[in-house]
Amino acid sequence: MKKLSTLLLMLVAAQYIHAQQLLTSKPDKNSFPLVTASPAAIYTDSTDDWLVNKSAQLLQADIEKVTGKKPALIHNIADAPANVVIIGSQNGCQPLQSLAANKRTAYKPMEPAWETYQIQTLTRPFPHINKALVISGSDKRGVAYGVLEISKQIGVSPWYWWADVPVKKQSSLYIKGNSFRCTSPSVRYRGIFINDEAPAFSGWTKEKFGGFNHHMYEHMFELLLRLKGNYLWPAMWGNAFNDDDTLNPVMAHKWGIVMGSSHHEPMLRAHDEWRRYGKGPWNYVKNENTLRDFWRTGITRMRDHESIVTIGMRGDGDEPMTEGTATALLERIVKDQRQILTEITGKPAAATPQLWALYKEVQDYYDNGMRVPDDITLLLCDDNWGNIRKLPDLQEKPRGGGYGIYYHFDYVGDPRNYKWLNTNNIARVWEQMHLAKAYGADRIWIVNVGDLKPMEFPISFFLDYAWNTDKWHADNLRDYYTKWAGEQFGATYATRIGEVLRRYGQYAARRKPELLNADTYSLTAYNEFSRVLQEWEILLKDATAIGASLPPAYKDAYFQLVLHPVKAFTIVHQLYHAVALNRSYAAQQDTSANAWANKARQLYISDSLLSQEYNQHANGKWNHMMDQTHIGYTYWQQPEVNSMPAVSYVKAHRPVTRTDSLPKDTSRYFSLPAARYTNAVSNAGISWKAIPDIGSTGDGITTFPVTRSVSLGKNSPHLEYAIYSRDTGTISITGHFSPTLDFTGGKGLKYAVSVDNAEPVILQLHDEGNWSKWVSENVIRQTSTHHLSQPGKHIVKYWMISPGIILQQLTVNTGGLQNSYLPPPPTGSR
Ligand code: REL
Repeated sequence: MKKLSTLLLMLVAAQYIHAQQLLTSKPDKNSFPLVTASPAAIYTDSTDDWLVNKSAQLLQADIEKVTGKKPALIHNIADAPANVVIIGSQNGCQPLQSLAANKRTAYKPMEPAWETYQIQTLTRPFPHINKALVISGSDKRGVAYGVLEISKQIGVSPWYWWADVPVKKQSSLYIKGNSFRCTSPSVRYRGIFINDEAPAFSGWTKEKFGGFNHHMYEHMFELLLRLKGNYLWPAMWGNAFNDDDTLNPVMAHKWGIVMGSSHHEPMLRAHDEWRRYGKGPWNYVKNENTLRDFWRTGITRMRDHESIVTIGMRGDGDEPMTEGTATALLERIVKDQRQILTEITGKPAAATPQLWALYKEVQDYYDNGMRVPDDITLLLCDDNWGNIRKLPDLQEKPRGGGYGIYYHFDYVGDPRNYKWLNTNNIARVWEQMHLAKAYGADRIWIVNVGDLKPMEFPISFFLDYAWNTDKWHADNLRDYYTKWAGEQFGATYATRIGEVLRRYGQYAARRKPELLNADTYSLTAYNEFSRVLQEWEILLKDATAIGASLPPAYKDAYFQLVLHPVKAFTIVHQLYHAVALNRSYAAQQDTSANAWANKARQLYISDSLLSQEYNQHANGKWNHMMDQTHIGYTYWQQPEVNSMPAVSYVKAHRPVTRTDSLPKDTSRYFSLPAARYTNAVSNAGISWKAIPDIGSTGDGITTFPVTRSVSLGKNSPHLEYAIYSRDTGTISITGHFSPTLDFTGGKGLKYAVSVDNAEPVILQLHDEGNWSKWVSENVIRQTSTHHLSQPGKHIVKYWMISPGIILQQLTVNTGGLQNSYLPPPPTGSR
């Protein structure tokens, strides 16, 4: 029965995805010939919005890239040949208005709506036109999204420029005859934050564009639209979007990109502008007039450019306000900022979208009662490590401005920077953003993406999911890897490359490379270090083999998107493994230490050669993008330069008594992957579901709906795991969980564990003071003790109480469990 329903779900999902396929290879009388022997012409009303015309130019260029045939771009409908693509916004395109007025055509006019579009094939819409493909939008971005959806489907990846993804060549293109309508996105503002951009992005853009100017930003605006995003927090490490190049905001506006500034840069003024022009202290008590003038400039400069204004105030830069800053003062600051908005725009403050970011200590002000007017979006935040700190209270009345989320794929700060490679497992991103959506935080989703590269894959996922939160769920998440790989590398390689990306995502999330060292994994317990290394080496072997079989045109894209990160991670694991063995042998005065020291040195060099290879490949197009240091951290901040981990040499060979550290598998423990339960009890409308790949070594399991908690009772939802133990007496059971925070703001997340019919032990997921450990290890472990009165079969029970808890593994220690970083291999599979 379970299998049947899974099959049905898969079919429904496939049809849903399939339903959006616009292209057909089997043209019929209804389909639209976009390109046959010659391409259809493209029409826009030249008075329509700049972005509409730009989108048409992009489509024209994309069709030429795909087919080698360049469509004519015309602006007089009377000049249209038999087949024409009409691109227009409902209000800006004269022929669309004529069609809307003509009851005899099948054209369905677009109603006013946020970013919707329609792609429709019409026969004889005008007497001289045989067929028209109408791409119409309810607004300018709607049009762009419709056009760029076609670009994507004909084979131009959103990443064609930013990751050198080759265009898939075709000689003819037909669009299906049916009409396709895309409704408003699930999240209104969907964007990225370029941050922590030195040394990589800064070095690159300086060399290639001469700085953070509109020449570079136009590429980013285009990328955002192709990914169906609409919102940007620009780079701010010594950079100031509006001040560095006055064409930056002008072009953002034309491209339809909604601009903001980061959480601690109020009133659309970059932090660096205060360094450049600010006078006196960044302190509202001492310097309010100067600050208000400074902010006035931000709002004056905003003009009619679509923006979201950050309000509130933090300390100078990314710092808290001085201790004891009163809520009343902060509320006055917000009031004054809104007064400036009213004065300068001549409209009520509420007419300009604003956000107040509850970042770090600012959330405490909120929790202690500070409030801002209802039209302001409350931007809830993660803990900088991908764990959302707070979600709206479902019992509270909805806010006019709604709620949003500020999330991180990259971070500079405690307990350690992570900014070198992509370490974001999309299973976890899905799980956290699904929570956000379920609790109503869907007005703004913005993610800190560091240097943008090499975050291509999770950026795509974040924006795709924000576009349509109904499309991706625990049952089809694995399809995302294949779909994305297919879009970049073609259908032939989609499954194999998708599988590499999936395994990479899981392995990379185990620990940030900046936090790895020779002691992370155990050399002895369960042969852990060798096993982890072997997984990476097998992945590298697979990735290399696929790379070797790809057509040469894919080489650069494959290197950036797939091979480099796998190789880079593998090398650092090999390096620390060699260092660990060196130290272990050296401690025993064994000269084998020397070979490992030499090997470690070679690997250290391989690491830097690989960064160099990245910087030089694609004819040096991405030079500096791999300049980030990553070996030799001693505290949270990055080292200036990489440094070789210490190794030592053993001089003369002295006979040693080897305490050889062979793995001892003494058993007397059980390692139980969460999703491999023997029985699941669902109840009270709550069901259990596995989230694929979210765990450090496998799937995780949680309850749905994610908004429901239960009081523990005899029949409440639980999972059962059967074990057979030779041991009796006191045992301990450890749950391994994803580091979800108590986003409810309540008394902590709870679950319970019991054995057989004993009373369940209720546990809190969190204990004070361990946050750094959870995020560094990307896991929370909690242990309870239980009693086995007799040997034999026992049932371990895991009881749900709070929602949102992701159980990855249970380990049961009956006397033989050893210390290791990851849970031991599953019992039964050793
Ligand atoms: O990751 C964050 O949100 C912050 O640390 C940054 O936004 C912060 O502004 C930092 O880059 C510099 O000030």
